[in-house]
This record gives sequence, structure tokens and C-alpha cells, in this order.
Amino acid sequence: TEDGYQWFYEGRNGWWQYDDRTSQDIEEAFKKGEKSCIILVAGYVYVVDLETMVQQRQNEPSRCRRVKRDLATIPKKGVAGLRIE
Ligand code: V3L
Repeated sequence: TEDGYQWFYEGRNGWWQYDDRTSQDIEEAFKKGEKSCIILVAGYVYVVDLETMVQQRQNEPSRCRRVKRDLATIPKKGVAGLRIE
């Protein structure tokens, strides 16, 4: 975002940045004070819960990861599964 913040989801030993479009959608919901945001990941519907700060696959909620809003400059594994070495 313009203020330098991005959205991240948890990997095995670090954080992945959401792709830009999805991060923008989550940020918009967050700024509006919405409780959750629906996103699409590789054809699957996920709910990002902005109160508990997790994402869960809609029809398989055991697929659950923590999410966070943090500065774009933090150490990260990559963006949406694309590693930065
Ligand atoms: N954006 C992109 N891919 C995602 C997202 C998302 N928001 N959520 C889940 N996936 P699950 P390490 C992740 C992918 O939660 O080595 C990373 O992006 C998820 O990809 O069970 O553990 C890496 O590509 C996983 O492949 O629904 O840090 C990969 O894991 C798949 O959806 C390995 O990362 C199922 O996730």
C-alpha cells in the first residue's frame, strides 16, 4: 500500500506476502472495518478473518494459517509462493 504496509500469510518458517491484488483487497476490507474478506487462491475460496487474523479455506477450515499486516520491508519467504532467494 502507499503507506508501506502489506498483508502476509504464514508459511512453515516465515511469512509469505500476498499477491498485490489480494493484499489490496484485504487492505480495503481492513480500512472499512470489515470483519472478514473473501479471497480466491488457485480457484479455492478462502476467508481472511480480520478479527482473529487467520485465513481459512471456506470448505475445509482446518486449512488455517495466521495472517498479519506488516511493513513491506520485513524479511519474507517470497510473494504468493514465489520464493525470493
Ligand atoms: N496465497 C498463495 N498461496 C496460498 C495462499 C495464499 N494466500 N494460501 C494458501 N496457499 P492451505 P512453506 C503456501 C497455498 O493453507 O514452505 C506457500 O505459498 C499454499 O502455499 O493448506 O510452508 C508456498 O507455496 C499451499 O501450497 O490451504 O513456507 C507453500 O505453502 C496450498 O495453497 C509452501 O510454503 C494449500 O494451503
